[in-house]
Amino acid sequence: MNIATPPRVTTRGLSDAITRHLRYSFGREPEFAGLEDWRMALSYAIRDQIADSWFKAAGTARNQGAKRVYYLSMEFLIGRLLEDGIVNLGLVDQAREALAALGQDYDEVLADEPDAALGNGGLGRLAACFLESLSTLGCPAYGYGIRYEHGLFRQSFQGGRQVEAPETWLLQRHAWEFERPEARFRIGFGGHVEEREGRKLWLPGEHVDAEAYDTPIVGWQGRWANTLRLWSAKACDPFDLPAFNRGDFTAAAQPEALARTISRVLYPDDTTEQGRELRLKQEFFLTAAALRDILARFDKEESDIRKLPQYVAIQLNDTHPAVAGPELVRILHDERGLPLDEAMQTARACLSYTNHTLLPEALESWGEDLFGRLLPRHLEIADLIDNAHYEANPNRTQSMRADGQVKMGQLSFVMAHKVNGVSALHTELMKETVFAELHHLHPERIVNQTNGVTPRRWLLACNPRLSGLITETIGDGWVDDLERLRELEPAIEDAGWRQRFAEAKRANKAELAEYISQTQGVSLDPDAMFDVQIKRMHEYKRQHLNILETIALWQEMKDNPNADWTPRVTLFAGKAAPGYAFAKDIIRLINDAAEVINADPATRDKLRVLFLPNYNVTLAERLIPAADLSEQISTAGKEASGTGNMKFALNGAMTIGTLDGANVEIREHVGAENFFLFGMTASEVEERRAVEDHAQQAIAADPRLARALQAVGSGAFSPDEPDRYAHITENLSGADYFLVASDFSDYWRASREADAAFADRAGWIRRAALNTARSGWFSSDRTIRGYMRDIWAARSHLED
Ligand code: 26Q
Repeated sequence: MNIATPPRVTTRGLSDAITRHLRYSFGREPEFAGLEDWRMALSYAIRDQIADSWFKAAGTARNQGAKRVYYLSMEFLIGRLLEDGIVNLGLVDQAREALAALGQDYDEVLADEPDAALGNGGLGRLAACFLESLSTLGCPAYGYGIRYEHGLFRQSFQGGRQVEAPETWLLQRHAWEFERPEARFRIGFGGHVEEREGRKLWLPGEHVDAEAYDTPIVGWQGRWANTLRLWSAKACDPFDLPAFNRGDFTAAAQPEALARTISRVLYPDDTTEQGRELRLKQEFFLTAAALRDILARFDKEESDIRKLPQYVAIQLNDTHPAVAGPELVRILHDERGLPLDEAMQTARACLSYTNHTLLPEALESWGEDLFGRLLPRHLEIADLIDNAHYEANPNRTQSMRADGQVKMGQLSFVMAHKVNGVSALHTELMKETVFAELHHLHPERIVNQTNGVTPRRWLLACNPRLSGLITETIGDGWVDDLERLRELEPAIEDAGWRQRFAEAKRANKAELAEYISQTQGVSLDPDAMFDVQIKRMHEYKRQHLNILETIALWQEMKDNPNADWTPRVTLFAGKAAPGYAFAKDIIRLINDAAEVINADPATRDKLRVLFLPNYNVTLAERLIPAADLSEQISTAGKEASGTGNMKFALNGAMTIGTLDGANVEIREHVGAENFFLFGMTASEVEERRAVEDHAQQAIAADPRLARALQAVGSGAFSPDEPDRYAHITENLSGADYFLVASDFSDYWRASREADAAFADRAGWIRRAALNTARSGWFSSDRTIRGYMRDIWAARSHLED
């Protein structure tokens, strides 16, 4: 049986399905339906179409006894799903027309969907892109995560300062999940370990239940759909009846409330915040539930547990689910009776681990007291694993069990058959730094899989103007074969085609300007250069370098008001972890500087600065198609990969960036002449840090930097509190760990180069279009093929 593209529903069929769901799933007559009713009815109509591919895919995988890929991740930053489903099923025109026939506006209905923010940033969004590519490629796979009641906090500004509010996506109706009361597992914590009949037995002291909720993730053209299975924590006995009968109603509801805290809220990526017990509980909760589910599926198909690796590939998305190593060994050894050695080998053959950071403060480790209290048997098994590793490698010097800690990166490495980095540079740095000794002992284990992004969401859906032009030029084969964008290159040499490319970008910018005018009350000139930095706030990402350069530019514009400046709109968006004070101060500085700069009559038609609140997937989908310049300016060696950088290049923005993460590979693909490179390399960064007074030297050598710092430090942007930012300027003139001062001059140079390049309209458009044409390699389809081949030994079942 060949899994062909399923037949498409007609406009009429879709509008009938919408009214049917409106009436019979939601109990509304069309004349009384509100926006949310229409959105839900359309979602159900689309979901019906997805469900058919979903059943078929699951059946194919079962009948074939297929090897399944299990992607374990504490985060899935999926954003909205309705447009994704419509686009992948090829139903955009039908859905638009069906709604119009029912008197509804397609864009308005789509915009009603809440953005599912079950992730912090890059790592969570990567997991979402991977699920979509796994479905597009027809690789049988499950994503396993937590169904957080509250996703990443909502961000607003008060007096320029970040204010956090709880996110409440589940308060709106959610169309995509199916509750699975039958898929429910009891998860233990704490307690103690006993020995019975020569076997160790873990007797947990408390329990919660993990209940599954399934969301189908459909691939391109609806040929395959995989499952995102999110676990929700429920009390084993939801209600304390004796307490209720005593009249103690609060105590009666206690078990449910306690259990539910486990899946209550997503932890913000907070490297300053150390080992909170609830976080470890969440990690074990996800991991244990996933493993139980995986083994239950395996047991239906095969009886010999030693064959597990033939059926199961488990990917650990960073170390967050690293307890999967000890837990799987515990199940195989304690519960299923495999000898310890064989249990470890079998587990290792199933497991692989992706590293997403080398920042020392972000490497997970848990104190053995906490770890042992919550997971006593797992602590013992971590020691057994460590001892076995030591016996096999007696000259090793480092252990995962030093200083009273359990080091999750080392544990993951030892328990994985493959360990991967997320860009070529990052993978090399893994070998040289954090994992140097382990790499030396296991030279085959570390492999690279450079990240990618799904072109369905990040070009076809979010940028209909550009994707329409592309399809007109080269046909629609590029959508699942993105390197075919190269076929655009001859067209780029045609002035008429370039004009159309420019018009698409101009229209995207005008649309963004309209949105910003309506939501922020700020008007922007769509003909100015749109210069965009959107990502989590972190010192290594150096948003402060960007705002300092912007301040210096403003000062220079005031000095030379009649010079021929390239008009520029500098846009920022991104959240700071609630406990990361310095990052929050950078947000406030940008907002304060924006207020002063935007109010200056001498520069207001040349320079605008704006920090957009509450960055999320949906906002990224608006900003990226409208960007001219993509800011990727991290300190070299610190950004593992970046994925926003790929989205911008694909949508025809030029990058200004350092040789960091995947920037290196983007520059190789698009051509050095189409990329504004600046700054020190990773090894120069290391050398520079050894120079005493490196910041002072840099400031002394660059009067622009000195003046910008002077303005910030003396309260030019905070006249009501002149020393508000003194600690920032002190940091940048002192230790300056991230080398903002040392990279400033070269960043200024590259920025002016970008200005000049933008002023040459024809030249810019050509270079921007070449970025699109040459970014096809950054499709997550290419990345997933790499994992399937090098790590999972999994295959596509589309043709079965
Ligand atoms: C850890 C402990 C406690 C609470 C939170 C966390 C936590 C949560 C999220 C730690 C890290 C993260 C997220 C990390 C992340 O997003 N890393 C990014 O991963 C991308 C995908 O590979 C890369 O492109 C980025 O370079 C990398 O920064």
